[in-house]
Amino acid sequence: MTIQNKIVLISGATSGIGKATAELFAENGAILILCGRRIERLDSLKETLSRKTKVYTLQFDVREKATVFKLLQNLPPEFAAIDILINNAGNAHGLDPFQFGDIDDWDAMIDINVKGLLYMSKAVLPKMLEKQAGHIINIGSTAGKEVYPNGNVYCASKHAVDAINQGMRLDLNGTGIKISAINPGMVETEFSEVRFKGDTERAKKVYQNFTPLQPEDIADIILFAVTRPPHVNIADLTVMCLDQASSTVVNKR
Ligand code: NDP
Ligand code: 8X3
Repeated sequence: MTIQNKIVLISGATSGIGKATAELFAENGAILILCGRRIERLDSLKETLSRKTKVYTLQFDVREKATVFKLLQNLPPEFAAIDILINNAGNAHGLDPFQFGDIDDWDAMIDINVKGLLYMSKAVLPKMLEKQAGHIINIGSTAGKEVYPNGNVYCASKHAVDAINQGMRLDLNGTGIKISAINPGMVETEFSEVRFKGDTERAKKVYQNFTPLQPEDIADIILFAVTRPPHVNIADLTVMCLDQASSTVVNKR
């Protein structure tokens, strides 16, 4: 299967995995709807990728339920029939022992990683159900497979993504809609900068002395997942760099 002329919505397209996926999908002829909060990044992506394909950008926060539904239910007709939704927007806030965790950080992770993903999926599904076709890729994490020290609520949010992915696959079975989870280990993006609230030195250290995954590695895997033959669904795929064996075991040199 090819993604040529498929309409693909990517949440969190302004950096990291989402941006790399937008770039790779543009190369492969997909029509893109790119979302995020940083308008200047959306504008710059639109300018660059419009040289290759049709691009529509939407600036919004996935936490804003009414906005998510309003925008996604009122897309321009040429972008309305979404074929592929990549639920990628998400982040970690803080890395503190549970007893010292910041409640605002907890709210942000649950609201973005879990509730945002639910809103996006619910808003996009009606048209997929009408067509009896479509593909939702949920970006989970190794943090959704195991809990690591101080990861508490971030890990809980990604375990929720894992459960939602399974639940969606069960309930949508028979509708023609594919549901897949891609669960990366450590990927060098802005993820740790966000987690450590702009402390770039601390963020950089997370990826030092080993060879982490790059966002392009995950984009490749997402492309693989959405180009399988119609009868094949990648249900759940976990990927780590060679140096990583689990959330806590990384071969640092
Ligand atoms: P980045 O921080 O580089 O990218 C996160 C993206 O999500 C940005 O485009 C950001 O855009 C968007 N985003 C964040 N919050 C919101 C929000 N409230 N509303 C709308 N968009 C939002 O990180 P990654 O690329 O690494 O992360 C992408 C996904 O991959 C996340 O779900 C993350 O949990 C997951 N992941 C990451 C791993 C890693 O090691 N990096 C490993 C496993 C999973 P903007 O700020 O413009 O809104
Ligand atoms: C991100 C992976 O291990 O850095 O989901 O939390 S980790």
